[in-house]
Amino acid sequence: KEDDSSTGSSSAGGAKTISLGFSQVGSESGWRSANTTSVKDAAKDAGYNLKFSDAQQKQENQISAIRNFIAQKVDVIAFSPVVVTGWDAVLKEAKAAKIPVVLTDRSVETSDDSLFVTLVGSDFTDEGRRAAKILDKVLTKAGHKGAVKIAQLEGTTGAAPAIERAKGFKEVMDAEHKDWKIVVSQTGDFTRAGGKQVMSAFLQSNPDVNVLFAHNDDMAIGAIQAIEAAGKKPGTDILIVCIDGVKDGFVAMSEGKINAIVECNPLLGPQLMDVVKKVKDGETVERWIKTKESDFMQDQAKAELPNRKY
Ligand code: GZL
Repeated sequence: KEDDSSTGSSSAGGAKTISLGFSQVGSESGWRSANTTSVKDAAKDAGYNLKFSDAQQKQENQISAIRNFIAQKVDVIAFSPVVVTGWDAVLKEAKAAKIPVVLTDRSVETSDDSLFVTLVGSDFTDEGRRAAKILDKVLTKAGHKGAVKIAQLEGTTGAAPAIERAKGFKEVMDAEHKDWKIVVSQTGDFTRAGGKQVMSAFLQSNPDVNVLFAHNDDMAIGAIQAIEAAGKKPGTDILIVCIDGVKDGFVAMSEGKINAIVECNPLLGPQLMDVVKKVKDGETVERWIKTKESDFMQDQAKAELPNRKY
């Protein structure tokens, strides 16, 4: 789906308006919708001519969108790659066309570092570590006794946040909680429907699960429906930790259904537009521009809810 929300106006002083081609993963979650709004609003505020494409979570759609931007000779291409592999060919075409590429949100594996200039986004491995650390606080607060049997709802298979959040969580578990066990783990593709469907299967195969670690709030919200349908209390019978911090996640936490949330900031638009201008002007920029994020326990939910912008 393409929409050309070009502002048209030339920026102050008659300098040519910056044209930015942006390929978005899709609209799979609350986080993604907030990220899209942030990119579109920031491009408008910056007076850039934004060409925006929603790939509906298909890599081939992102590749054709990037080819489109190359054909349209945009000044800069930015995208959030749905998965980490398979980008070298199209990024080489952008390089040959002398169009700089900026990654936002998710990163890529590539054989050639010159194929993108910078990543504006979170440290997902650290988010995984933070999830394990806050789960320890949740277990203590709940006075949990006995085995810790974790179900893990993974993000989209092959996506940087899914790979790295699982890695970070396991790193802390192996180092500090040898008694914890991930008894079942499967992708819910970052969606509510996926979380609900997979969690109900988990409850069939592993009825003694007592912790859920979900790679995003949307899958946790879907899982809550499955847990309640099975006659169990989310946040009590099954303790829940997830990552993102969207408003609906905070609502569920204020209702006692989620025990802690690790924030992953989707509001990358302003940082992206700032770096696009620098890149267009040929300035050097940091290789990784990280976003600021916090972590929240259940007793902070009510107070924090009014502050949530997405
Ligand atoms: C994380 C982002 C992930 C979110 C999900 O930066 O890539 O994708 O955690 C979203 O909600 O679908």
